[in-house]
Amino acid sequence: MKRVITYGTFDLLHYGHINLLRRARALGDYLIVALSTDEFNQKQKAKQSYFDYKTRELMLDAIRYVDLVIPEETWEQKPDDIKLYKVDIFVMGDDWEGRFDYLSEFCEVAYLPKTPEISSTMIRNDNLNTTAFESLKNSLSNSMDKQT
Ligand code: C2G
Repeated sequence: MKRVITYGTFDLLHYGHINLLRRARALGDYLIVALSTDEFNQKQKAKQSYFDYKTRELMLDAIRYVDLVIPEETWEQKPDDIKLYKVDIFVMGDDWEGRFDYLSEFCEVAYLPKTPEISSTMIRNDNLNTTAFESLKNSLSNSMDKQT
């Protein structure tokens, strides 16, 4: 059995994440996702995810390509994870190209092309803009109603 591992926050799950997980799983027979905890996000990645860890874990657990979800709590845990779970391939999107080459001491390292033009940040910003636009529209129409 070929075991694959990947790491990430997977916030506001989108098709870029699914593309990554599908391709990672296709490299082996078993896919482990090390999911960044809320604390790791805040303290080490300067990220505030929209969904908390339990919710992000629930969503990943529902994906057919994912066989196991474990917590990612530190940058340094990767070698131990690879040994503990007998991982054959470490996979990340190519926005991380080269950053984890040191793990080739323990297993194969693969970087897969990121899915273009989609990100959790984009979804969050689009949502904020839409919300802001809606509230502006509402306040404008309210003020116009008052003038009539
Ligand atoms: N990804 C992708 N295409 C996108 C967006 C993301 O292929 N349009 C990939 C990323 O390259 C990453 C995975 O999906 O491999 C998860 O992305 P993030 O949740 O943004 O993960 P990140 O914050 O990069 O955390 O220790 C590693 C870190 O935990 C990685």
